[in-house]
Amino acid sequence: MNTGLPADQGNDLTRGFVPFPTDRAEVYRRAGYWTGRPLDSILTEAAATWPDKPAVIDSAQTYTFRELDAAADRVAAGLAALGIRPGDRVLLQLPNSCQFAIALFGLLRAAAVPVMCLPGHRTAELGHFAEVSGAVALIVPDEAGGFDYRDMAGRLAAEHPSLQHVIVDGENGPFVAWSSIRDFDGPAVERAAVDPGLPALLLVSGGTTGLPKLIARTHDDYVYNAVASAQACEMTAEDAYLVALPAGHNFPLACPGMLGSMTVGAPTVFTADPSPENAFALIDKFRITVTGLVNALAKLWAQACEWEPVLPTSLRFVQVGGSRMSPEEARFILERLTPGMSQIFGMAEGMLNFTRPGDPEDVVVHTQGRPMSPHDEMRVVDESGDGVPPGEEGELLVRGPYTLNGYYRDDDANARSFSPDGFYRTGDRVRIFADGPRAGYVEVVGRIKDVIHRGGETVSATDLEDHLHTHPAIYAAAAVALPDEYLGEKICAAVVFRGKPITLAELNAFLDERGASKHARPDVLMPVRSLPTTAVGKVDKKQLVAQLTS
Ligand code: OOB
Repeated sequence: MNTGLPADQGNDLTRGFVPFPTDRAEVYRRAGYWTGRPLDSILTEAAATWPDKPAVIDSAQTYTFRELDAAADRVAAGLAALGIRPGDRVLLQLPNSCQFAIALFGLLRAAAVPVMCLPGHRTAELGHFAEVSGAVALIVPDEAGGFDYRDMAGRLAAEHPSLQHVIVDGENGPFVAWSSIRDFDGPAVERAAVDPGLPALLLVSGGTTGLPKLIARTHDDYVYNAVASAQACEMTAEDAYLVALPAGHNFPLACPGMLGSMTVGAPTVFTADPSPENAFALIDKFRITVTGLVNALAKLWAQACEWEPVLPTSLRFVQVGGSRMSPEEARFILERLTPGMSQIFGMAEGMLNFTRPGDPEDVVVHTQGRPMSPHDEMRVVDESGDGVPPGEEGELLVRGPYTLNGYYRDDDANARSFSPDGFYRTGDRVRIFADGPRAGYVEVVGRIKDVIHRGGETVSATDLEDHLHTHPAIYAAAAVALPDEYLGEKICAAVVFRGKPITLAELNAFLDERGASKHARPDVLMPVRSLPTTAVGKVDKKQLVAQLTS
């Protein structure tokens, strides 16, 4: 492969990278999805088309597209002066802010490969990312959300000698000051040529089991991801996007998120505080029209509409996704927050499904959308890997113009996670509706492994959670397995109540009334104040079980 990079660098970046097979790559190029542009061309083109329009906004500052473009050039020169070379991996862990955007585009422009860490990641995750990616630098804030990132960065650099540079935004102590890179006034560097088939950045996988894996997204596939997402959401220059989730996550980054917004000249507003009070005020101030939320946050915003003085009335399209949402929860959000609620079923690995503006309410409430690309290939299979009849449930396997072909440097995961013909095994249990108004739309029924083995029965945690979410006293619930001497596993329902908790007997009477299956009843009802969440805000069942058993 011609990497366009110096041999040593290119070889290093490509080690453990699984490219698209050439025959499919050719199809995606011919279809016009892949255009051969580097990822940072999204900014270059926006700066040429809308130079004076605001590009990124936070509580402290605003950059126009032209200013952001110039800032990216300065950062690229500053990084080069520091010794960062094309193809080098750099861990990027800045909070939601304009500085995040400047650092991301500066790295891309230097042809370095950002590893998109989330502010909630700690030594365990960052150490793993440093180890696997061989990153040479780490960019962190001094302190954010009550956490001092400098202590962690110091420890990481000591443990991972590959991390030669720690760059700190704010009080930098012994580390390199981010401001010295951002405001660099040395000579500009020539833009390095990049091969659009190579990784532009590394995303991290969203699973709640084990450490996240690294997902190399190529220039070609990620530009397409951003452009086509913005189209699917009918975004125009009149829109404004709010980043309320961690900006380095695929969802607010490119689905359509910041990058998709840029492809149509729409501004992106960042907030590190997604509380309804703060977010609603920002939505009102900047006339935000589009945002993306995980379910728990969407539910909180929907509920807050009851008491907040300023309501988010400018919103026209609110994407909700990241984990299973029952139709009752979807309806609650649609009725309380905005009729423009939309469901998105996506993954850092690629494949995206959206409900579209104008879809009938039935589709928006009962499905998680349909594929973004006409070239997304979906297969639904049973346990033995055979296709199930149309409309039936099974595991979703996917392949397409923006879905990975292998995790970065992880042969073991790749042996498990891909079919011989290159389909990614999502681990998601779905059904694709075969007919009626929902035809072609996907319903995510649960994770194939999210089951509880109680006695001789296999119980779906999602089924039980859906029943629980219909109870008026229940705000949020998660069903997990707890070890049991006699049953092997017993069913525990961890529940956040709206007010006074109900008893297990009352809950069971309610489940009787709903006709829920007899063996899928909680053995234990555990009232909790909140459910633990992952770095992006999904329910973290691993942590929940650890809490319940400690
Ligand atoms: C998004 O990405 P990840 O990588 O954090 O997590 C992907 C996994 C999926 O495999 C699925 O298990 C689950 O999250 N998921 C959903 C869902 N959306 C994601 N499960 C049920 N219903 C949904 N609507 O979570 C992500 C990436 C891009 C856009 C949106 C979400």
